[in-house]
Amino acid sequence: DQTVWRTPERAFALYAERGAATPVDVAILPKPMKVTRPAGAPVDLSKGLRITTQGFTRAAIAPALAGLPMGTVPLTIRKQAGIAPEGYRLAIGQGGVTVTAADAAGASYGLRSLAQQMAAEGTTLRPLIVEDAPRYGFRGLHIDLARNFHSKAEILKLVEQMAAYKLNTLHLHLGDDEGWRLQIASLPELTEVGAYRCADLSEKTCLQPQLGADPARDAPTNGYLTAADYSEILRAAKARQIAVIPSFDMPGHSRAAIRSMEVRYQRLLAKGDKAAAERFRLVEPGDTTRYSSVQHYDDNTLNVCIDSTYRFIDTVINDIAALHKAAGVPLTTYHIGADETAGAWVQSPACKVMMAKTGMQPKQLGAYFIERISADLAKRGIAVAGWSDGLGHTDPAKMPANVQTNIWSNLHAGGVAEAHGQANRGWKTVLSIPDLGYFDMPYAADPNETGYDWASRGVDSFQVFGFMPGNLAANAALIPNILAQPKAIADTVPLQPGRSIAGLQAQLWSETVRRDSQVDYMLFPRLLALAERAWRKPDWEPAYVAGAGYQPNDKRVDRAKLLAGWQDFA
Ligand code: TNX
Repeated sequence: DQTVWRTPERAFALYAERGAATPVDVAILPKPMKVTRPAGAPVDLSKGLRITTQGFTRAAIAPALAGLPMGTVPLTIRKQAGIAPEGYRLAIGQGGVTVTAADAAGASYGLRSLAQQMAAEGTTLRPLIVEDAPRYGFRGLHIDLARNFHSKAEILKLVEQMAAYKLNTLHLHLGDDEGWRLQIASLPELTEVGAYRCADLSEKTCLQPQLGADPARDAPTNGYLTAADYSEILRAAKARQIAVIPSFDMPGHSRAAIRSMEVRYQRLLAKGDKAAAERFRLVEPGDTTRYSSVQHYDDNTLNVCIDSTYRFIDTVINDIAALHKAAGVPLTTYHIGADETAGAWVQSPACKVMMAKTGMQPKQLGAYFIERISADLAKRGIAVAGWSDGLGHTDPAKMPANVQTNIWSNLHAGGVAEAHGQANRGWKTVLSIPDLGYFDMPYAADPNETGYDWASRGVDSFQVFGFMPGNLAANAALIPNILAQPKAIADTVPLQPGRSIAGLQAQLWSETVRRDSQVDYMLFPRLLALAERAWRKPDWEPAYVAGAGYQPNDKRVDRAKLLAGWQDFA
């Protein structure tokens, strides 16, 4: 019965059928790789901990120490080569507590695990040894500040939550059709115009210059991160070993940037400075192409054949790279979006010239844009990231070696082949699949729940928890085809030997998410289930066999193990 997998209520009913829950023994989330309980008397930590570090500075692990009571029981944090990246060993015994790790992330995670265990077990703990390391090196959270803005305070709170659950990458979506959310010193119009939607959210009348606008007073949807806000977020993330990937979706999804730059153009023109006015224009006046984006915009696509577009992007990247540098957090990955580019440009005079010169077809123009920006980024030592549909159209030979792709096709609609195909290109392949990773979808198909439903009518924590990232076709056994009937999944593009998935990312798109309290509601608790899957291999995941497809309810997936795991997790 596929409906069994639909709602938390059904999932908990199954959980209850298995009998009363056993008392929580180890309360560490995500669940560690290996836990042992050596014999011995309980360890009394009620006098608090006295910290000694060997090979780490206290500053490098400071946020992870913040949650621990200080006192007299020895807590030794020691650097030791040979432990896996981000891994750690935590030992609680009569002599006190030791945490060993090869890097600051591992040491911090050991301390986070200690804090969680103390929160559950109290200050008198039975001896415990935890040997732990993540399954995937990329464990991400994406948050969309563009559609509706979310405050710096909310982002800082999420950064702390990410650290607690061992997530290590924050993808900040800062530019889209409905808003531009990061102050760019060289181009002030981007936030002066682009950070303000109209209070009624009507698309056609908003994004006008907002003289004297005040984000604190205006609709919660408005506002932007100042350069200082952004630096503060970068530093808070770095202190918690979290990488930040900024994203400004281009060449589609760019209405806020286009409108902002048109205001700049008109202003400079009014001053009589035509040359300056032309410098950062993103559209070509003579382009009469009619198009409509997936979200029904007909004015949201940068022209990819004019120099001023590239000058604009270059300026934005320069400013952002400078912000990163000043904060002591180098810009290592920049996300260009590249998804859902509507069939623009065919009537652009500049594109006609370019196509005549190069022999390019109209449908190759989007790929040309991505390849060109990727090469520009590579020259600066910055890796490019983008969404899988746009990147999938590029010529791999024209892309740098270092590419991050976010796979966002549904698993029942080509997602498996897309993930394997792009991983086979040698790209860093992150699963952002909507079926399980789009947290702007509701928890359940219930009219009281808000959110979009194009990817799923409901994704609850249990479904996320059951996900098998190492054997994508096997998910047919557990996940109903949410928009139709349960369906099999074939493995038409097998993952080649030596290729792998880099990790998982949760997405919170914010068209339907306005207040910060809604952000919290949509993310928690299911973000914990995603963190669990990014950290630990599911016990019920069958080994990947190239070419093997799966049916709904496939018996090769061990449901008893899934339910036992869920009982423990829940
Ligand atoms: C698709 S995922 C989009 C976003 C929307 C989201 C809403 C992706 C690359 N594009 O622009 O916000 O769906 O669920």
